[in-house]
Amino acid sequence: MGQLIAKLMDIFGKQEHKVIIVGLDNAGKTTILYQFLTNEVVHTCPTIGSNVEEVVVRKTHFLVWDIGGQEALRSTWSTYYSNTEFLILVIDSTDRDRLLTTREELYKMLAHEALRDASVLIFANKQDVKDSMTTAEISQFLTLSAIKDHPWHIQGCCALTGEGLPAGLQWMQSRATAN
Ligand SMILES: Nc1nc2c(ncn2[C@@H]2O[C@H](COP(=O)(O)OP(=O)(O)OP(=O)(O)O)[C@@H](O)[C@H]2O)c(=O)[nH]1
Ligand SMILES: [Mg+2]
Repeated sequence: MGQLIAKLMDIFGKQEHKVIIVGLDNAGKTTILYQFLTNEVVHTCPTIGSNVEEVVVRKTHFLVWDIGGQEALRSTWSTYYSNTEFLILVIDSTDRDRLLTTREELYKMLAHEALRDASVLIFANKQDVKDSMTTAEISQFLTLSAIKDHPWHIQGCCALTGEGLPAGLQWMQSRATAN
């Protein structure tokens, strides 16, 4: 019965897919969330705790949790994992010094039981900044091609203009409706 209701809700586009946005502080997570919603840049402060908003893409509803990325907050990320269908990892593509930390956080999350069924969208943000790392460089450093147990996709973007964000959302939407 529950499954039938879920299927009907899906058909009518009312099922909400849970998404969490994670990444190191200053990566641009909150800026991305509000670009999704308003197509504008909002003034952000470092997130303490989380923001949650509903984002609708072609009748597919996503409940999106944007979680603070400061070091002291990263241990709280796992409290958001249950029932997550999509993990969005936002990377500041100018932040070469901390890509190793991002890599460690990524593999910790991929190994977490509660995220076993999650698909992973990686936004290589801040592509507007000269000399930022390309998606190819980031993919290689993160050895994304070795990830076989989670569907993943990497997308370059600029949260200030919104460039690249629709393509990432489109990838999520097509996976959500394929399932
Ligand atoms: N140049 C440039 N700056 C960006 C971009 N996206 C975000 N920023 C800036 O990066 C800074 C941090 O953005 P936030 O969205 O607050 O970062 P966050 O990942 O939510 O940070 P925490 O909440 O601390 O985890 C802000 O000054 C943004 O304006 C981008 O694509 N390009
Ligand atoms: Mg934030």
